[in-house]
Amino acid sequence: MLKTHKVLTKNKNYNKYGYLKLKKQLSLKLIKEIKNDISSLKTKFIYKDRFGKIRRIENITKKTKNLKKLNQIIIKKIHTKFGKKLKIFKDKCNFKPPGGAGFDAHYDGIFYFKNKRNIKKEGWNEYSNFFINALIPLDKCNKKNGALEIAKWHNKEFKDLIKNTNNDGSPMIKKSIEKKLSFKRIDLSLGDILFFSNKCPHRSKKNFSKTSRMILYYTYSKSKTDNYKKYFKHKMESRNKNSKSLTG
Ligand SMILES: O=C(O)CCC(=O)C(=O)O
Repeated sequence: MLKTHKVLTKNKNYNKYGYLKLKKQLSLKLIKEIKNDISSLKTKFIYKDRFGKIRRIENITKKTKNLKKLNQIIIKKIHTKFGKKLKIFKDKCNFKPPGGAGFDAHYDGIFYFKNKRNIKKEGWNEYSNFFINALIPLDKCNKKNGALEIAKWHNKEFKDLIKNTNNDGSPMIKKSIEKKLSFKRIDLSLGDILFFSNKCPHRSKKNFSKTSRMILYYTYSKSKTDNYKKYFKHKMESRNKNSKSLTG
């Protein structure tokens, strides 16, 4: 477990809110090619909803030339905008098919899990004390298809944040806390990137549109060592099967 402390960036707006939307950052050609790549990716990390629909695939960044390129572009942008040299920590592509449920309010990485030796571990805090998520829309995100809703970050330590969660092996935020928060929906066009801290409460609604909504969600961490392989290995071995809850 790492010693935690509050980390700020060189971006004043990000430091205040814990998130930052940047418009028109990526070429539409790259986005289109990535969307194509995703349809034929192979990974062991596939998650389905209760209707058997694929809702998430993980461990994908290093699988195609375009996804690797995107990773490098984002690493550079994080360095320029936030003054941080971060490494890829984990990744996922979320699918929200028509009628697909949203997500209840949660942080990312704020949960306890048991490793293969049955030892209790502190979620992402085991790997780093600073994370930035980069959300890259592969389809536009809006009110109708359940864009991400986000609240100002709680820039506190793991031991404080865990008290705001249900503490059930997932990072879900207690309803009593969620009620007091003010969420803002962040609509995104292709080419935009939403950067946000894992300490921002966030949630999303069901997809009420007739088309699928796909997003890439890359997470970067401050760390001397490469945690990417380690994270997915530990995830495979973890005895904790609790995940974020879909709203339906
Ligand atoms: O895909 C969404 O609508 C939200 C996803 C999310 O909050 C998450 O995967 O942590």
